[in-house]
Amino acid sequence: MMDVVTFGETMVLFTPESTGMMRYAHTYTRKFGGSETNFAIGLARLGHSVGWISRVGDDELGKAMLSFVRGEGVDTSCVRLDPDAPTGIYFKEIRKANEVNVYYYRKGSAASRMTPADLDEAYLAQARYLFVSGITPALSETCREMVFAAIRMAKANGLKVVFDPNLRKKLWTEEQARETLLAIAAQSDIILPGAAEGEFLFGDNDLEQLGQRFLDLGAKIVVLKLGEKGAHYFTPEENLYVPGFPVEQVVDPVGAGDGFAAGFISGLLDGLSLAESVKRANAVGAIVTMVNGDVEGLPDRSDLQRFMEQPDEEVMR
Ligand code: KDG
Repeated sequence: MMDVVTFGETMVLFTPESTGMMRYAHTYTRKFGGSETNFAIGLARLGHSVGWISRVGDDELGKAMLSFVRGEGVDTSCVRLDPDAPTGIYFKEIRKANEVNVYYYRKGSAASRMTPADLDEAYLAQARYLFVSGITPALSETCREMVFAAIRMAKANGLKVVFDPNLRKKLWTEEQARETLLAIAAQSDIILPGAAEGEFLFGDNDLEQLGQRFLDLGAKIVVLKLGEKGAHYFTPEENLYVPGFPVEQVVDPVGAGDGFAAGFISGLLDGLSLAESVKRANAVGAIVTMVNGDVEGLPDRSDLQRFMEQPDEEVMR
């Protein structure tokens, strides 16, 4: 039995040690990042069991990544080493706090060659939730097929499908993105869009309307993320705004949405109410922004508890 299964591409992440334009950077720190493993590591740190399905290159960086993710407590038994394609790479340029650019070197990567055959139905069937990111269908046609195959398997085996649209405009055209992300949303039980993603998908910026538009697609729970302001959740029965936590200084916002998703699903797995789960999600998302790196800031239980209990003026230790 496993709490959650997810699948997608994780990349080697190089971050310049200096801030500012990357063309002037000479030294880089090597880390790892990928929406689904950020989420999976977030859940593992909070004590949940989670598995990740992927492909990495059968190369030194791929092997380093695999041991890193495994070392963080995520089950990697369904990750394949691909001898014919490299592990994807991305660079994260931090120009200044809150101004971050990413540059991908992932075309033709091992993960982009995943197909529905990379899915093991028996492995998926043991989980309660399937987490799908909108990045995966943008990687290739076979990855797109894999997403819909995974959702079919999840539904056939009684898993709840959790979807983060994770719009990445560098990876596909707006038309392709809108069509595919809406098609996935229409098959999801829980949707976790950012407000800007909602606006992109529906051309509407009224929060209540957006929540309703997602519910009309068939979702049971929609949580609209509002950045530092928190989040607003919607179900067919109720909707509620849950304020965020103050953060004195955002160091690196990348990965905050994945942390949010981990916090939210962690709350549901613990049997918390929706409002409490969204509060936990807001807290994990906020904590992630204070640390450089996609996963380095993800809290364990005691970090999370301390952060959520601190009076505002003591939040930043
Ligand atoms: O959500 C954070 C991700 O965007 C980052 O970890 C890299 O997976 C990544 C991507 O495809 O951008």
